[in-house]
Amino acid sequence: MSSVSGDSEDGVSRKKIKLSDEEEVTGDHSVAEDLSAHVRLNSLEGFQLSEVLSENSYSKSVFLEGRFDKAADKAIILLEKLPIHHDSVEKLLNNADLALNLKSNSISEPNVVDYACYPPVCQGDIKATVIYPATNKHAEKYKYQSSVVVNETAEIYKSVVLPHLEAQKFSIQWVYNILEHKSEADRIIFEDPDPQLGFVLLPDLKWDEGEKSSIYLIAICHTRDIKSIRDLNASHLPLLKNIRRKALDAILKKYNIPSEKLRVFLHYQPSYYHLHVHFTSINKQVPGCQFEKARLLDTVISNIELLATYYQDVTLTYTLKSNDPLLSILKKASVISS
Ligand code: M7G
Repeated sequence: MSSVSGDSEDGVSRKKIKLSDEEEVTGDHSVAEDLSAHVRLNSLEGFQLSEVLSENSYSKSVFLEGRFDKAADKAIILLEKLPIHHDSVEKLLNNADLALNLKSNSISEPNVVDYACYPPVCQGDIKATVIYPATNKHAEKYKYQSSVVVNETAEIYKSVVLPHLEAQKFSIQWVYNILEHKSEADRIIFEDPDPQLGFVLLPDLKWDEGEKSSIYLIAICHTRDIKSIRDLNASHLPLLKNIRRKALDAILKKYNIPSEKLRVFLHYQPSYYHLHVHFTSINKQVPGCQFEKARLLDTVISNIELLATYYQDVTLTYTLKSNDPLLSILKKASVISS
């Protein structure tokens, strides 16, 4: 995956490039992702759009599928409008043209009027994340799909979900490469090497390390036998508390961001079945922080403290996209009817 973002200091448009690559290794369901194979791009010119996979007016982003010139492989591009940085506000105010954009006259608030604002092009910062080569699995992941709510009881997990999930999901070779320092070693922010309690803390692929306000880190634990929160029990409390304490400490030291400003959570269902914890800014909505998917680390710890086998016993509710293979398995097992 590569990130290219337009920059606009001194009115000069520049490009920052952070690059990586994701490639398919075995069959349709397994994707190895390895940051060591780099594809360098200087422009998006020549990208032939075949489909707008999804768009989100809230995050002001769009996922595009297409090909670079005559390349055989597909590419997926995520374009995101970046937040307006307070340092650039003055420049923007002095340079932007306005056009009256009156859709309707508000009788109740006649002093509120909409304008279209046209800042100079160099101030319209857009971040581009490029997945190239991209597989059908990537296209499926980013394509808009309607969602279905699943209530997963402990029994459904054991009899239906567990037997299938590893075969159906993404390969976690990239995780082992990070843990073994074979990739992204220079990006590690903190590491506790203890095989049971330890973890590696590093920037998530989604964060280009540009804006501190968009911080997105992940802590990947060294132990390889915890697939997801479903496996967590009282014996894992020391691990979870170790991650919470040491990762938050490291973030404070490196970025000067205190724990009260961070959203610390795990996903259920995750895409990758090797336990990891997400750290993002509380001020930024990020994909996957909605409550059908994210479980706060503090709540997870507290639930296990209340009941050692909480996550083995509880019904977990989450959503699945209509093209998720797990959904067809749940339908076949008559867990979901529609
Ligand atoms: P998840 O909860 O399993 O699934 O999180 P999600 O993708 O639905 O959120 C895995 C996290 O790992 C995501 O936030 C990804 O952006 C991140 N990630 C994925 N890969 C392949 C890499 C990688 O190669 N390097 C890093 N640093 N992060 C990755």
